[in-house]
Amino acid sequence: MRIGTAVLAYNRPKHFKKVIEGIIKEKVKNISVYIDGPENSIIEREQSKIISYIKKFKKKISIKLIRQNKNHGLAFSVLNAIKTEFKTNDAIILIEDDCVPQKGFFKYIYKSLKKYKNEKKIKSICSYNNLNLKNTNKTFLLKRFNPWGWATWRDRWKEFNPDIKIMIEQLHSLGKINKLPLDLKIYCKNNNILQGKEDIWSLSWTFAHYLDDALVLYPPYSLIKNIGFDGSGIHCTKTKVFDVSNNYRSKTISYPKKTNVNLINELKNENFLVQNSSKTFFKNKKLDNIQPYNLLRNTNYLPYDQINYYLERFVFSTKIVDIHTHLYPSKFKNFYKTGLIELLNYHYLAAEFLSVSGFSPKKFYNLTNLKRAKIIWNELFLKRIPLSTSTMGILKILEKYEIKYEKNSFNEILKEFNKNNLSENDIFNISGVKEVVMTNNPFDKMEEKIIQQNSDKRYKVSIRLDDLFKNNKIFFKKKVSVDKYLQRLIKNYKPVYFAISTNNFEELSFKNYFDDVLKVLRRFNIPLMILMGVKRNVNTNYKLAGDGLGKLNVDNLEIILRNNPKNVFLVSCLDYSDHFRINVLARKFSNIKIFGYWWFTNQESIIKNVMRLRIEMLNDNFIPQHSDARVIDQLIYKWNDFRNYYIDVYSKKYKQLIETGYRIKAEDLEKNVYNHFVEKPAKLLGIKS
Ligand code: FIX
Ligand code: ZN
Repeated sequence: MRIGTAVLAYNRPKHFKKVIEGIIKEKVKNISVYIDGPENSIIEREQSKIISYIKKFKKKISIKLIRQNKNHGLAFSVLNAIKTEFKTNDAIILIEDDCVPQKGFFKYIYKSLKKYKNEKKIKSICSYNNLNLKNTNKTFLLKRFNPWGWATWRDRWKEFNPDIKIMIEQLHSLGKINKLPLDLKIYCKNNNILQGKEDIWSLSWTFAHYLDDALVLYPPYSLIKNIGFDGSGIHCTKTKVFDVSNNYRSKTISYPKKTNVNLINELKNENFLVQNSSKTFFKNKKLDNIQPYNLLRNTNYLPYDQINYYLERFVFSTKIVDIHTHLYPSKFKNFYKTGLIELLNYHYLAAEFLSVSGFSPKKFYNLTNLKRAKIIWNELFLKRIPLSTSTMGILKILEKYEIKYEKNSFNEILKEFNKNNLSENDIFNISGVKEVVMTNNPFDKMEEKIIQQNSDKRYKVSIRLDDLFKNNKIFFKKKVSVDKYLQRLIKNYKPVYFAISTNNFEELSFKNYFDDVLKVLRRFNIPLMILMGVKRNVNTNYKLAGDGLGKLNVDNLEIILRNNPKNVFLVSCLDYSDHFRINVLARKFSNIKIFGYWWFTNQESIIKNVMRLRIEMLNDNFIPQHSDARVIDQLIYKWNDFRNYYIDVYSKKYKQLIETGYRIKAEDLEKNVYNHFVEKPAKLLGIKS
């Protein structure tokens, strides 16, 4: 394979000198230097210094000089250099005049170009990243390209059309715009960029990777030092954020087994770039026009069209406190659920399957989880178009994990899924969740172990009291008072709340325990969660998937709220139509806090409408969501979906607010989002977040 090395220079002789010195140290024998025509006489003078350096370096390296007479700009220079190099080479390395190669740069690039010569999914080999990974020599793959010292092959470049407008149109037509990282999504809407007025060539090539689902290889530590952020460059600002320590490690680097994106590194890289990428493209004076930069300037009032950007930025970077789940720490193997088989066995999908397939529920529940997952996949994902919330949820997880659905058979998808090997920690990170509240039933001997032995601080205890009202034998037999029993639970397990699920409070009036429970909770200042309106076992054959909708009389809740002003009630309901009534109650009583969208109401259409209603009636006096996740991977789609609904609803409200003349700052939005997703739930539950 013939590999050409092109260095681009323009008006920075000192930087250029360092770059060439870096290349010489790496013992490279031949390079080409491309110089754009000077824009004015000052630049002409700088260019003559560059030429004299080239002459000086002659003995150490053979340099082919290619100069333009006219000034064409950076984009032309890069594209022209690549085109010229590909006339005689199969692959090229491109280095701009502020990217100083570090020890091992060329070895890494040569080796990688050879290794992935026929792996078309990898479009570029890059050498700079900001992650500074410790204790690893393994290269990794990301979706996002970085233009500081990189390489590609002729066959991949040949397919590329650098016209940014066409590129963005294609991303639109394939529904990929919304999937772009936030900063890139914003650049797609920037008029200057769209009209080709910004001289940024690398955006098109970056987009080409997303368009083709292609990947970029990165070394574990940066092999380029970018010395251009000293204010001298045409295109970038003065900053230290891109500085990386030169931590060359002598061990040879290794390659990942799978040609798949490294999800955790991707996440870290995106977080960094959302805040900083604009600094690599635009000079200071121009930055005000480029939306992401304003993020750094909290003193500005936000214009109408920046609301979405900021909301998205804050909502997706805030780590969630999830106040109601059915998740358990991985240490408890029989309870910790993860992976495709568990996901397909989710009772939401089982109900969907049983109600359309005609499959006998009895037979269904006699099958193994694996077999059930398979028939669910065949029925709901292959035979039908998976449009429901739960089926699409599975596809969203697959998409996040880079597993191609493409109507593949269950076995193929499962094989891909199992290669994933994501840890509990990885899933928390990917979904942006930091703490979850478990649902713990102290009357179940198996579950009791979890509450007793859990030391994982991310999982908080909540005590489910349903069995106290249904199956109270222990109290009769052992003559233990509810009061004493609950006090013991509180002392030993420190629950963040107690909870009951009910149809219409029948259980509560039947036993006298309810008052006892409230008394203890009052004393210890612990909230009671009430999940209202569920009719259990509507179809017993469906087992866990057989619960349905009850008929709640919200007046019963009203009485409880009135009679117990010193208790705090976290309330959610199962019937769409009850939402309005409980909103009214939440305006009349300060001891009720409405939260989330329970179970059947956890649908896009209901969430958006009810959230609007809540804002209109309660301002911010509610907790936006809980996931109810049972399989840890579900956190990914459930919270991603909800975050998007939240942005959609709130951006419209904030815009209405601006229309009244109210002025809002980015930091106000940030505070509000934090309050909703972290502060308020944590405070209510006494969680130190
Ligand atoms: O009672 C509950 O907490 C319910 O959320 C569950 O029992 C139900 O099965 C569920 O998973 C709903 O999302
Ligand atoms: Zn639940």
